[in-house]
Amino acid sequence: MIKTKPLIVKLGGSVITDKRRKFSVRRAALRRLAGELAAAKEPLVIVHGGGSFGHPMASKYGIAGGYGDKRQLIGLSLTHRAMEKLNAHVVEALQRAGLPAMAVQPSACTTVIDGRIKSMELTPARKLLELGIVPVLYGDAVPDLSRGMGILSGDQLVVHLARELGASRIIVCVDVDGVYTANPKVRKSAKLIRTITPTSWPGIAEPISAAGGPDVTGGMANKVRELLALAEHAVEAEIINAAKPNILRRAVLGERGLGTMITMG
Ligand code: IP8
Repeated sequence: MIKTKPLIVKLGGSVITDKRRKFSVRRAALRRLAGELAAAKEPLVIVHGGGSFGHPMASKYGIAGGYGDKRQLIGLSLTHRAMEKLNAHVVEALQRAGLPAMAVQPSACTTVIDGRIKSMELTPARKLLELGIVPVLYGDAVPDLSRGMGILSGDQLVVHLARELGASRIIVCVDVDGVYTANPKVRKSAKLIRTITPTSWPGIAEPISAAGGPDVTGGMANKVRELLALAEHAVEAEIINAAKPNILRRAVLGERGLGTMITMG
């Protein structure tokens, strides 16, 4: 049994990579974020997104749409490898900050059906967590039982892990201050939404989007959708701007209201 409930932190691809340039890690940001995470007093589970590693590759080979022709096999393999490379950067940064981080490969323990998790063997991750290890998972190219292959987003993973591991809370790191009424990088008039609940969501779902570059798993709207499902199980989440120094540190130390809270209301 895990004695203290873990805190699950998603490092968005836009924070740890430069989405405009393929395979480019934001090294300084990653180093800083690892240091901020090291301030946590609770057990941590880290999940990271694909950014400029997984998304361009997945999109080039049409992985999210499922198996259509043989050329996608090398695409599946390359997408996974791209994610492994990014994961190695993340794990190394966490280790340098003093965290005992270990990669847990989602495609080796997860099956999905039509892109949704069907099964996930979490015994090893749970045991590592109990031991004091920080498991590090990531959005991945996975076997899909109906389509042959697919993409499992880090956002879906975070919600599944929160349920299965009994998380205390979820913190999702992006490169804007939270969820806006429109894309704040494009529209100056975009307003930050402080709280989203299952009741308020239908009115704001349509216009929101904060992603730049190819994102095969749906960007900000998808994040909120996934997190709302969890709010219904009484696990609160917050989407914060981790591109700004010390916001993540304050969030892992328990501060609320730094970005957009996703709650039951
Ligand atoms: O960036 C997608 O994960 P996300 C991972 O969390 C791949 O949506 C392989 C594109």
